[in-house]
Amino acid sequence: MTTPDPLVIRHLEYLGPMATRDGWRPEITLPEIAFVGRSNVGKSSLLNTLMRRKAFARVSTTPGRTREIHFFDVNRQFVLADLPGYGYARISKARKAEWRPLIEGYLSESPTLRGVVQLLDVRHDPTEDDLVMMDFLAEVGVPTIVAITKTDKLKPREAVERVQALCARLGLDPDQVVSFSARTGAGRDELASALMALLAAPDWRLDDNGEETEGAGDDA
Ligand SMILES: Nc1nc2c(ncn2[C@@H]2O[C@H](COP(=O)(O)OP(=O)(O)O)[C@@H](O)[C@H]2O)c(=O)[nH]1
Ligand SMILES: [Mg+2]
Repeated sequence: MTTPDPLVIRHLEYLGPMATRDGWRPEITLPEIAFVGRSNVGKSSLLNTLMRRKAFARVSTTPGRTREIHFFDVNRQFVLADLPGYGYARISKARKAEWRPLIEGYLSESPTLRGVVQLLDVRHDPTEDDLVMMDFLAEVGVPTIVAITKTDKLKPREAVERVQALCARLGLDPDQVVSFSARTGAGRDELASALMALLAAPDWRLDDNGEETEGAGDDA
């Protein structure tokens, strides 16, 4: 028996890049899911596997375009936002000063953002940049899924132990964590299901009465 694919890709369209905090972004029509992670964590590979395309995330690796947010329409159902990889030591302080407002501005201001997928490499402890991003997302209050990438690089039992250790260390709920391998495709459908759940959940920015909450994510 095969289970149905939770995310069959019928339509996938590149919408364009957002280059500055106040720059172009797609029209606000569909809910958005953003993907964040440090450079080399496996984000492009994960997106290609998720979308079942060989090189769908290629646009974001074109020289000069790696510091932009790239938007894609998926099935006219949601917008996928591919954020620039962070934590590149090679990037000068001046460049960092440019794109940090872009990333943080987008994440805190996009009115249609329904969830964020943060990627962590199963083999490495979270970096300072990973922890800063995690804290920032918690402060914003946006629902977050953590995808643990490259699980095929460890023996299955080691991978399970590493994921458990990461959850314990970061205080993550196992429900919000997906183990993933672009190499084997493990975790692809689980991640797709988690995205569908984010899209189906009530807007986290609205309270029970459908009113916008003041400073969502702040302690009451
Ligand atoms: N073994 C293995 N390698 C991976 C996996 N995902 C990515 N990689 C490798 O990790 C490197 C960085 O991947 P990429 O997707 O470009 O990372 P990005 O910089 O976050 O977009 C590449 O050499 C990939 O082939 C995975 O699931 N398993
Ligand atoms: Mg990439």
